[in-house]
Amino acid sequence: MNEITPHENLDILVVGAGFSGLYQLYRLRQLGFKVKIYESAPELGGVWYWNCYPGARCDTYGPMYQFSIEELWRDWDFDELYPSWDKIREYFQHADHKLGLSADIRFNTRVSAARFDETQCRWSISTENGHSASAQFLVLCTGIGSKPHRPEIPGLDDFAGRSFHTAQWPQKGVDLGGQRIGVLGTGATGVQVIQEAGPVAAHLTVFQRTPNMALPMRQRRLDEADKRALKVNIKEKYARRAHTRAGYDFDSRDYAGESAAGYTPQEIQQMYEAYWEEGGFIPWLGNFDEIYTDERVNRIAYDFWRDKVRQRLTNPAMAEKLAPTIPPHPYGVKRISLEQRYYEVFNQANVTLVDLHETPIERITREGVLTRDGRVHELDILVFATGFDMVTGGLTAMDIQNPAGMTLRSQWREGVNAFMGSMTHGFPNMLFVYGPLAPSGLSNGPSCSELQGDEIVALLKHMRDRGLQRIESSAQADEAWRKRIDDFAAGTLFGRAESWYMATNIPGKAAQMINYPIGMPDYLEQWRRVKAEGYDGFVFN
Ligand code: NA7
Repeated sequence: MNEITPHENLDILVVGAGFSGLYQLYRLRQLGFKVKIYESAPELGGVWYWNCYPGARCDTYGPMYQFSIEELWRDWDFDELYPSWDKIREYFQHADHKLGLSADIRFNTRVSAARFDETQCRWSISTENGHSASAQFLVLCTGIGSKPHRPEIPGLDDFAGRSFHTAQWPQKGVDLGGQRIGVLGTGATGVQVIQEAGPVAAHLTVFQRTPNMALPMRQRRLDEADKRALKVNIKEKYARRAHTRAGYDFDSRDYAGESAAGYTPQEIQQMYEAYWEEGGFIPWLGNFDEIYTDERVNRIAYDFWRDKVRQRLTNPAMAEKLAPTIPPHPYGVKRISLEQRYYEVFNQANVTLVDLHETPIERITREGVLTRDGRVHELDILVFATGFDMVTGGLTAMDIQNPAGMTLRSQWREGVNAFMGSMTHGFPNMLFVYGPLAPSGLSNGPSCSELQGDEIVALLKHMRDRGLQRIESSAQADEAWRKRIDDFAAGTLFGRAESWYMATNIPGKAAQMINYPIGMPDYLEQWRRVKAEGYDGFVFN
């Protein structure tokens, strides 16, 4: 780790050492910029440092969940198709070892505040540990899930047991064996914790608000032949990420395609059976594009999912809670998770499902969780799998102030405006990657980190080559970008679910489609257009 000096002058300060921040460091350093990362954790890896709860793993298969840098993938293999948090950490160590990244990272250094000085045309940055820096550019790479959300439930202080948010899990682990465990939340995280806790707990109580439309992961261990096979045409696969909607090496064109028109119901069922067998995100991202816009097609997909899941559940009442007859929201417009034995857990005698719509939580007591029916669910451990202030939370957590004295937090109080999902008007020389109004949460993280990241690097190089000192997005460009997203989202079913995609997972947060929903190819096409017009929408002065 670097020695802390009281002050340093940089061309670029990057905040966050996850995929997007590390990629910025790697590329910008190659171009000769004086750049450093400030990272709050003691290690690199971003979310994979904090999310070490039992069962934490990635829902993207390994080859696509890494950098496309040949020096890295050439001699790296995961040992399972979907890597676990500890293997992903090892991967980051591998990247560090090869690229020497941590030489330019200050760990245990959480950025608390930043101010832009117009006269100097530089950002002054201060950190919680008393460090400070000056940088011409601030590039924020805080990721989409860096600010945990823990709902206000009265009585938590009275609880005699232990409680943990999944993203603040003790690094040395927590033994769930033989404990009475409660899990609040059934998002991607909840699904993973539940399927781990169920088999070992004395009793597991799952508090569910909305059922997850989880799909079979089809996890498998990889032998040497598998590893070799996964590297066949890997360069082409990485190149393809720019041409598929969600930045993977496949999309719906390889499977169902755009429309269900022209297929008989039997043909659709046959297709769906094959996708189900393949598993992973195929029954979601390989599905007809129409599932996002056409309720009728969406319902066919939902019914197929529901019936498949119900076959795995022995208790009809439980089946109705986990895979309801009537969909709670359209299929695929809220983050779908991958599961390994999630549904079987609910067949176990030691597992209770509490439907929070029927019996909401009244309060937490000394013994556990009191629900409206007067029942106390006695617990030793309460797990908050309640997610994050997604996409914007990591950015607005910092006290970032523009020359007019406006904080980023107040600028975005009524919703986010951000041109190209990379800049917001009034905050000069501040860029963000894998944040709001970019493909981010609707795409594969490493893909967005690289593809959007390349555009940010190109922009910074463009400025240096021309001696340009200051950039900001115009207010009109910000608004037009948001309108483009809002208009597109209005024509889809995304607004029919409460979800972090629509920023409605946090009470009081302004509802809006928070990611770029038109797909990676269109997003990159917008960058090409903007560049061809001399970075139209950005103002240099
Ligand atoms: P998510 O996907 O936001 O899930 C949070 C879960 O917690 C979800 O089931 C919520 O129910 C539930 N929740 C949140 N607040 C409450 C309250 N107050 N009461 C009851 N239940 C609540 O977060 P994850 O950590 O699972 O995943 C986040 C992303 O990280 C994931 O999509 C991946 O991209 C990685 P709801 O569905 O809102 O009814």
